[in-house]
Amino acid sequence: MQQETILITGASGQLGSVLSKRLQDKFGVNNVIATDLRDNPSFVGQFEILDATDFEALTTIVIKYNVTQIYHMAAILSANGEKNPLLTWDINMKTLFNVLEVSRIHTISKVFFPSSIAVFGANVNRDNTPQDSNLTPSTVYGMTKAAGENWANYYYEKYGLDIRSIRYPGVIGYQSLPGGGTTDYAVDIFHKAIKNEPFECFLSEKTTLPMIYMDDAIRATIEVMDAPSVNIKTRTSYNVAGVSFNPEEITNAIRTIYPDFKVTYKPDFRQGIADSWPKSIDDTNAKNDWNWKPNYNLEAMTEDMIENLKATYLEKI
Ligand code: VAH
Repeated sequence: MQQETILITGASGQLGSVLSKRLQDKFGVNNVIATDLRDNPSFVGQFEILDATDFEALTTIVIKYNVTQIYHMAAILSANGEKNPLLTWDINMKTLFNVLEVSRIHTISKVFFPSSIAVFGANVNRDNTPQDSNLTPSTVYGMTKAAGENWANYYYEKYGLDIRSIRYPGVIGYQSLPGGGTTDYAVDIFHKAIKNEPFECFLSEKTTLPMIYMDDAIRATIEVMDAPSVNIKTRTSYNVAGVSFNPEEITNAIRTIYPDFKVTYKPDFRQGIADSWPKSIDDTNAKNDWNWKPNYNLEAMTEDMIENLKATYLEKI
């Protein structure tokens, strides 16, 4: 059986940094090539600086390491994307086109493309949003993910590229800091609670959004990629649900451990983005096609986050 060699773009990002370590555990440290725009001296393993908008640079790494799978995690997220819409479109689409073309030309065996619940707009049923809802995203980030899903399906249908995708909810984890997302409040709030500092939330207290704990998000990624190709009946992207909650609910969960934790609400431009997204997700297709099931509810996530963040902060002392 051929040795799998895995290339990850955006390997220093919130998801990419955790996924890199999980893929090293699965395939071996020497068989995972982590890449990102800037060097990452603290990374343990094989790391290459890569601007994924550079087709030749990507090709060079794929050939140099005889890459067999690509996880394309690099992207500008929703909130940051709205600050420079045309640049966001250019970068998110150009990097995807490069990954698709390099994968087609060099017969990469499997590709992972992360989509997002940001592909949905305000005109769908926001409760238990169905897999096949029409996609009218309100952000450029969401537009790039909706377009990307269709390009993924096109490369599967036209070239037989085995590309798979899931629509991540807001990802929450202790291992890495998010960057430029609308759901980032749900990570920042834990850091403030641990440091016994008040938290000002940029969303209103009743803003319910679909979220997923990092461990579940990474397991969903591995499981969709491990499933037999014949089981993958959706080649745009799968709805995946973790747990839905709003700032008030996560604050109350944290207060079971930190009763005096202070939270205030000051909605900003990200409130408009959140109001256009689903409140909860119907992930029946993922359950049926590759047995998806989340393990973390709000209480389990809160407990695990606080336990691990406390350990992380203690290490820094
Ligand atoms: C964002 N964390 O906020 C990402 C994610 C569903 C949200 O796509 O942009």
